[in-house]
Amino acid sequence: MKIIVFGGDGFCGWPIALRLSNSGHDIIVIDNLSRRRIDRELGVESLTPIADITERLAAWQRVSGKTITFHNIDLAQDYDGLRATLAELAPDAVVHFAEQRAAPYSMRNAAGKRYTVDNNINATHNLLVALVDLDLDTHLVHLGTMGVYGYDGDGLEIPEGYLDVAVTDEAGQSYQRSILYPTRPGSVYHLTKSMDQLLFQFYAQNDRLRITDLHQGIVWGTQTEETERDEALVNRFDYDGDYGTVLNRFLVEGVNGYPLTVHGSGGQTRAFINIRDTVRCVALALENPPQRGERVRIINQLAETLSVRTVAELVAAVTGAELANVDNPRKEAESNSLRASNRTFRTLGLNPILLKDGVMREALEIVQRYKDRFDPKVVPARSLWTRENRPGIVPGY
Ligand code: NAD
Ligand code: USQ
Repeated sequence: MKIIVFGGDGFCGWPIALRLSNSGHDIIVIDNLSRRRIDRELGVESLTPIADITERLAAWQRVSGKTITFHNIDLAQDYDGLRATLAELAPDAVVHFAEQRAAPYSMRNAAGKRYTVDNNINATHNLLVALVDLDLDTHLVHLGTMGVYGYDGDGLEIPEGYLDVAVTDEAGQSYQRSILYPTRPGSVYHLTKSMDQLLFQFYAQNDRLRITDLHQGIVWGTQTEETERDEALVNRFDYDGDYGTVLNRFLVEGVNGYPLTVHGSGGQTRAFINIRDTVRCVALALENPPQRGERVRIINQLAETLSVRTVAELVAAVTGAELANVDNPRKEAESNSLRASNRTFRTLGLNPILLKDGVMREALEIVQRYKDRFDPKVVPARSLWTRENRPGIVPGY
């Protein structure tokens, strides 16, 4: 297939572009390199030294003999450039990762909130409009998030996107409906993923676009079979207070003798998936497209659910680090349970990596290798969800 990977310079997009290229697909990466710009804005760097995109692509050609082409296009701002590129390439499928994906960054201040909404909603909508305008029958695979469901956790197993409900009206008449699972986002970033869902629902219904939305949990790990093949192919590893996700942050903190920054009591339960399974799942989604006219196919992309405290204890057990229960900068339930179905991917053959499988050692190895790049100054989470949290401690508030 000819596949465009939007956001293909990022943490999930880069290893997926390599895997799909390695499998023989014709891959085009489109990215505006905004993540590299945001790193500079925040004064942070990936723990792993990521090569620039030109070097990355040259290294891939060297080790694999395969060519990935690159276009620097801003999906949110440059509709004409996006449309012209789609018209020229007429891809069989596109994978859409090109959004601002950090909840803390989206809650930092007014600028972070506005940028996240403008960027994410325009990027998704421009892509949908261009596919319709060009009358392309391209399969769109989007990376959504488990966070759209909220974390109410009263024991109900969260289904894959849709809720089957029975309603009885005042006349006593009963009706069955299958509705989008009501969203309950916990940050402006998660809110944009909830809004994306409505855009997808509309364009699947109105224009019969073929769309798969993958509701992914928190990704951990760094390397995949392809990114390991050359130093210049190394994947990014964020551990700063905005972009670092919890398990990767704990791994870096633990190896560097820094107490594990558990927010509050650590009773928050979340969904997790290793980057190697992210890559497998996206490939499976591409191999199993919906039919034209089918409703949006929503698939939960997670391996397991664990509490933050459990994750911290697992990391502490292998690194000897202490747990620090820091004040929670976010507005979220202190404790919740979470069960979510991952039936579709299991049925398609996924046997996911679990934290207890020992791969954490492999993740620790990479953290150890780049230990000298660790900067403790970027670890504290400085983005507050509400002004009331701790007024005055964050510069600019
Ligand atoms: P990332 O920030 O590493 O990568 C996103 C890429 O998209 C970056 O390279 C960035 O430059 C690019 N981009 C952003 N806006 C763009 C625009 N307007 N035009 C062109 N390119 C643009 O993020 P990631 O961790 O790889 O996440 C990728 C996707 O997966 C996101 O949509 C995210 O919401 C979703 N996701 C990530 C995780 C996780 O734990 N990392 C979990 C669940 C879902
Ligand atoms: N947390 C800590 N200590 C830390 C960092 C985080 O206790 O040092 C806690 C947070 O308070 C939260 C949980 O860990 O309760 C998860 O935080 P996170 O930053 O790892 O994940 P989140 O903000 O939810 O976002 C990440 C990705 C996002 C993706 C989402 C999947 O950045 O792109 O959509 O995971 S999910 O959480 O399933 O919605």
